[in-house]
This record gives sequence, C-alpha cells and structure tokens, in this order.
Amino acid sequence: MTLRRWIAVGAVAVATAAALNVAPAAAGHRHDPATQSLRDLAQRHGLYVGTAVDMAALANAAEPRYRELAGSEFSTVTAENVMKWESLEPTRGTYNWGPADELVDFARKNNQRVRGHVLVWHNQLPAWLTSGVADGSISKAELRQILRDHITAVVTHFKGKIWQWDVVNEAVSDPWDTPSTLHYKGFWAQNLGPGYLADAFRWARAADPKALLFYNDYNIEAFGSGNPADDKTQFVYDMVRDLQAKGVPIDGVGAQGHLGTQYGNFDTLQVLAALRKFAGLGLATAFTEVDVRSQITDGVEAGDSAEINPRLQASAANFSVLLKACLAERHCLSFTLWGFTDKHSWVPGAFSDPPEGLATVYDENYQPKRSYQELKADLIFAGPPYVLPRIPQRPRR
Ligand code: 9MR
Repeated sequence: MTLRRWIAVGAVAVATAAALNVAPAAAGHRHDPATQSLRDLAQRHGLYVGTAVDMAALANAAEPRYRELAGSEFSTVTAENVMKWESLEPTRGTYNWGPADELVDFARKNNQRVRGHVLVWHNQLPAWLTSGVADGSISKAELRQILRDHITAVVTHFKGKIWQWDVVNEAVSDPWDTPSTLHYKGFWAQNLGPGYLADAFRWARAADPKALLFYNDYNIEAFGSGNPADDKTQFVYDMVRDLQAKGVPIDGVGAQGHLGTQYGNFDTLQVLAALRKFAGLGLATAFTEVDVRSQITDGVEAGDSAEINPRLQASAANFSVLLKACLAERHCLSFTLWGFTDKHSWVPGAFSDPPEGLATVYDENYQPKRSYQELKADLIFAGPPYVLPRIPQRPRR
C-alpha cells in the first residue's frame, strides 16, 4: 500500500469510528472507554458524577490515593461533614469556614462543581443551639431568626460557588417512627412547625439567586403504596408540590440512595418512574449519597468467597439500578456517591449490630470493586434513543 492510500484508509476508519462513537483501537489506551474515569464517561451524557469528601482523608499525606481519586474520578464533590452547622458555627456567631473553603478550593482546582450539604437538618447541630432551646434561653421567635441568619451567612459566604444546595435534609419521618403515620419530624418541625421549610428555601434563594435549591432525603428512590401516610416518596412529592403552589423557590429533589443488599430495593424502571414524576413537577433530581451496604458475617470477615461474592454482586446491581434510572431521566443532573472507598465510609461506624460494610465502589486498599466496573459499563453503553444529554435546570424565582 502506498503511503497516500494508507493515510486515506486510516482516515475512513477514524471517521467511521467517530460516527459510531467508538474509538479506533489504534488510537491507543487513552481512548479505551474502560480506562477512562467515571467523570469523563459521564460527561458524554452531561451527567456529573460525585463523591462525598472526608476532609481528614483528603489532607492525609500518607494516603495520596484518596486525593488522587477524589480529583480524577469525580466531577462534583460534597462535604461529608464540614458544611454542617456544628462544623461551620461551633460557637454562636463565630464561623469556622476553613475546612469547607478548602473543599471549595479543591473543587475549583479540579474543575469540579460543589453540592452544598446542608443548610437545615436536625442532626449535627451545635450544642449551644440545642441546649439553648432545651433550657428556654433561646425562644421560638429567636430560633427562627437564628435559622434565618445561619442560612443567610452560609449561602452568602459560598455565593456563586455552589451548584446545588441541600436546603432541607430529612424532614420527614419513617414508617418505623412513632407515630407510624408519616409526619414532619425532628428539631426544626418540633420547634418551628413545618413552615420552616418554605422559609428556608426563600432565605436561601434571597442569598444566592443562582444556586439550585434541593430538598434531600433517604428512602425516596421509588414510590410505594401511593398513600402519603406510609409512602415517604408520596409524602415528599405532595410536600414539594404544596411548596411550589405557595411560590416557594425549590428546584430539585435529591434521593440519597443509601441502599443495603439485605433489602428488597428496587428495579431500574421503578426508580425511573419516580424520577419522572418529580420531573413532571418541573423539578431537577439527583442521587446525592449513594452507597450499598451489606451485613458482615463471620464468613465475610474470614474471607469466605461464597459469602463475599453475592454481596459484591448485589451491591453492584443496586448501584447500577440507580445510575441507569438517572441516565434515562434527563432532569437527573448528578449521581453522587457517599464516599468512594470502604476505608472511609460512614457505614461501619453507624451499623454495628449486626455489623455492616462493603458499601462503596473501591475496597479498603483502593482497588475498584465490581460496583465500580458496573457504573462504568452503564456510562459506556448508554446512549440514544433512551439516554440523552441532561437538560439544565434554571433556578426558580
Ligand atoms: O457520613 C456522615 C457521617 O460521617 C456523620 O457521622 C453522620 C452524622 O449524622 O452523617 C453522615 O452523613 C449523613 C448525611 O449528612 C445525611 N444523610 C445520611 C448520611 C449518613 O448518615
């Protein structure tokens, strides 16, 4: 073959490969989709893939892999803890922005977006606030003003740097709570009544007109009975629709996605149906805290593959269900993991009887697990006509 003929053949091969959206083998390793990062593979769908970041792990020079992967595999990050009230305002009126600013800076350097987590939640509140309310030294009227000041200060501090804010987190009870009829639960509802939700979104919007404002909760990945008395997803759906009817500026609903292989969980089409229903209200959606934990038996501890393998497989299948549903709904903007390595996961610390773990996509030695490979495969093999690029959300006025 002459050189000219060889070049022509090569050009046709490249053009054909481009049309088919596959990379020619000769193009080298870099273009093999299996060697690309989650963030690069997700980009083709306009989807952001994220992780919660543990700032102590990020700062640990003895563990460089954490920082490398946090920067290279993900296009959005969430502070696992450092944007929570007890971290930001440990003493009344004195803000400690340092660790949260560090994360925002890390994100800027790595060309990542930031999910702000969290403005209003009943957990991880500073003692000065909860004890002040308990002993009556903080009145209800003052508490409302304190909440307003906190939201305003935090959103203003990060103005222009936060893509999505979790404005209110976990406001709704679970069927196992008392009373079992679903209701607004926790510190804020008890002290201010459910009107605090509308207030919080309005105050957040006033402080940053461009951030997307989310309601975030667990166990809302799929609808159940359709009765808001026992179906949390339905309760949240009705709640959000009521907020919209009142003109409250809410832009999205985040489903956390904390699943466990011991549960029934969902299939992809069920989850997709829920995302579609929320999109039908004009809302964006996101998976905000995905992990899939398993019970750790003696056999798992002892390395018995007959016990480990089914867990790893079930975990991968559940990660995949949530990602595929997200890919198939164009208003599902981001897919965030609640940590990416079993070395730094909230699960073992939170579940000890029975112990649970194995919840993330890399093992304790930073080796990718089956779940990581399945997420990649989902991103690689998705495309038209059922998977189309994201539709950006405009903040509601
Ligand atoms: O992962 C977080 C863990 O480090 C904290 O100790 C815990 C305290 O409540 O919060 C964890 O993150 C939670 C998140 O902020 C909201 N949804 C549930 C998450 C897991 O508990």
